[in-house]
Amino acid sequence: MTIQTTHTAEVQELLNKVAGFHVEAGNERVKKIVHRFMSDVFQLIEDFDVTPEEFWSAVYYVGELGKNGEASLLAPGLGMDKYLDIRMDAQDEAAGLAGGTPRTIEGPLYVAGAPLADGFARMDDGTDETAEPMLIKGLVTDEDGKPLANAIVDIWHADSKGNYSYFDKSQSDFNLRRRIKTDEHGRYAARSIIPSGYGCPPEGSTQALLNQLGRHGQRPAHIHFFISAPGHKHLTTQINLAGDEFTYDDFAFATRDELVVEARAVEHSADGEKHGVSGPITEVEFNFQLVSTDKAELQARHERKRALENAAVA
Ligand code: MBD
Ligand code: FE
Repeated sequence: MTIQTTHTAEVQELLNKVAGFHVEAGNERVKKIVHRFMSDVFQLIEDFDVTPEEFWSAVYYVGELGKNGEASLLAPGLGMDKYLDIRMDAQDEAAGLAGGTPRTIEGPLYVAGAPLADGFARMDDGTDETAEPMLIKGLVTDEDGKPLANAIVDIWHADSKGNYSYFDKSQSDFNLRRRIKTDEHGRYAARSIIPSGYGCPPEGSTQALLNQLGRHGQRPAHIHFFISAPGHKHLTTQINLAGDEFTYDDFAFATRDELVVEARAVEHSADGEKHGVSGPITEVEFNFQLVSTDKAELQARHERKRALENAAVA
C-alpha cells in the first residue's frame, strides 16, 4: 500500500514554514535550498515508504558521523568531492580555462602551514623504520612548457601505514608535509618515504555505510599537491602510484589516468646519493602544467575549513 501525502496542502504548508518562507528574517538562498532539500527528503520517505525505525537510525547515524569527525570522509566516499571536480572541470571548459594538469580532490587531511623550503625538502622525519625511501621530483611549467620559478608546491602524503601526521598524533608535527618553492628552472624535488594507501577507520561511520553498499573504503597509495604561481590557476591534485591494488578502485574516486605514475625502484641513483640515500631508492617523477589566468579568485585554493589554516605561522 502506497500512502501519498506530500502533495497535500498540509504538507506543502509545513514545508513552507520549515523553510521560513513566512518570515522576513534569514537568508533567502538558505531558505530556498532547505525548502528543496526537505521537500526531496519528504518525497524520498514517501516513495521508499521509509519506516520510523529506518528514519531514526538515519538521524542517529548523522549524529555519530559528526561525533566521529567523519563527515568530510563520507563526502568523498559518496562521490561528492568528485562531483564538485566534474563541475569545476565543466566551468573551466566553458570559461576557456581547461587544460594543464588535471585537478583531483583535496580530501580531508590537509594541514596548512607546512615548512617552506627552496627547491628541495626532506619530508620524512627518519623515524619510520619500515619505510622505503622515495625521491620525488619534477617541473612546474605553464601550458607552453615554460618553467615557472618560485611556484609553491605544497605536498602531503601518508606514512607507510597509510596515516597522516597531525591526524595521527604518533607522528611528529608536519611529518610528510612540506611546501617547496621551485628553483630558477621551475624544478622541485623531495626526499621522502613511499606512502601506503589509506583505509577508512574500520569501525567508523563511513565504513559502516560503505558496508551497507557492499563497498570497501580503501584508497591507493597517493601523494597530494597544491600548486600555485602568480598569474596561474591554482591546482589541487594528487598522483597515484601505479601498481597498487586500488589504483583504479579508489573509494574516493580521485584516480585520473593522467595522474597515475610509475614508481621506479632503482638500486642506486645520483639524486638519491645527493640527498643522503646511497642504496636502493624509488624514484617518482611528475611535471605539473598550470593554466594562465588573470582572475585572482582562481589563483587561490577555494576556502574550506582546514587544519591550522588560520593559525599564526612562524
Ligand atoms: C585520504 O588520504 C584522502 O586523500 C581522501 C580523499 C579521503 C580519505 C583519506
Ligand atoms: Fe590522502
